[in-house]
Amino acid sequence: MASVDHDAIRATVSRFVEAYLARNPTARAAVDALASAAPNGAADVHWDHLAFRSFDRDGCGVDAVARVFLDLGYVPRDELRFPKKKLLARWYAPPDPDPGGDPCATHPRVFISHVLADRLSPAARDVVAKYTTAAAEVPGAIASAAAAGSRRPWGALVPTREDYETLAAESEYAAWVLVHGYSLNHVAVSVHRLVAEGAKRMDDVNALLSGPPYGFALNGAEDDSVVKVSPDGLLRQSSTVADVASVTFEDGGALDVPSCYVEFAERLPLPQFAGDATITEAKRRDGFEVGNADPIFESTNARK
Ligand code: OOG
Ligand code: NI
Repeated sequence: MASVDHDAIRATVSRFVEAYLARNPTARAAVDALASAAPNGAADVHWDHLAFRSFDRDGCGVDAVARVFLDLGYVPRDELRFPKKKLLARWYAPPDPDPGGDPCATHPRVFISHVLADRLSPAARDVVAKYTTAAAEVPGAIASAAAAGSRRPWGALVPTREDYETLAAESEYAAWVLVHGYSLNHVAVSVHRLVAEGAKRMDDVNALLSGPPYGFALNGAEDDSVVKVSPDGLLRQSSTVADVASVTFEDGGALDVPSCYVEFAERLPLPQFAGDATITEAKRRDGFEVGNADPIFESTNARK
């Protein structure tokens, strides 16, 4: 493999993250809150992963987004399936910085999903096809939209409110992709790498963010399921409730729809390394967990 261009990875990651923070005031405010509780400020905030969504048709799916990262040396890892939500996801690990390096401490993991359009109703499937076909007709549209993290790759088509509602009725995920396209869906802050007292464990982070003066709404707060825990107990995740943003449809009408959220991920040391003096990222629980991810997807559900 060609040698890894770390500056190119850093530039790509920061391009996605800057655009996301600029569009999502709550995400930025939550990240700033964690930075101000940390001794070294923003330098203590590390991204555990970046997450994208897509449609699985006409070259618009996981592989299209993944291409951007594969070209930078990222490596495909596990696939995760969500049959009830009709979703499939894959995650990608960053390349090794050098032999014996700590890749996931150097660059964020990438989590990419798509909705399986064929499992939606015929009406919803037709809506997806209308936009993905338009995207496929513009040469290079998918690749460049994915590379730029630009909002929508649907060629000249602007989503209609009717299409949005057809999708939202059966898949809030699909409705999200229709209006937000390839925007970064969320970043996850690495909780165990925040070194501040009072903001270094999952429960501390959630208490800091949901308590005064901040009062951020966390996903699952209504039924006491804020922290999602993997069966081995080693991957703990929480997230904010997505911001709401106004989207303008083809007929000029506008609607407030869920946009993006920010996530917090704590990876505990693997049992065989728990007593080690230095716990690198490579000695911690890696990967993702279907049972955690499933409710995290709902961070962008419309609040009833
Ligand atoms: C992804 C939800 C899952 C994780 O870290 O497991 C997830 C999404 O909302 O697109 O972020
Ligand atoms: Ni995530």
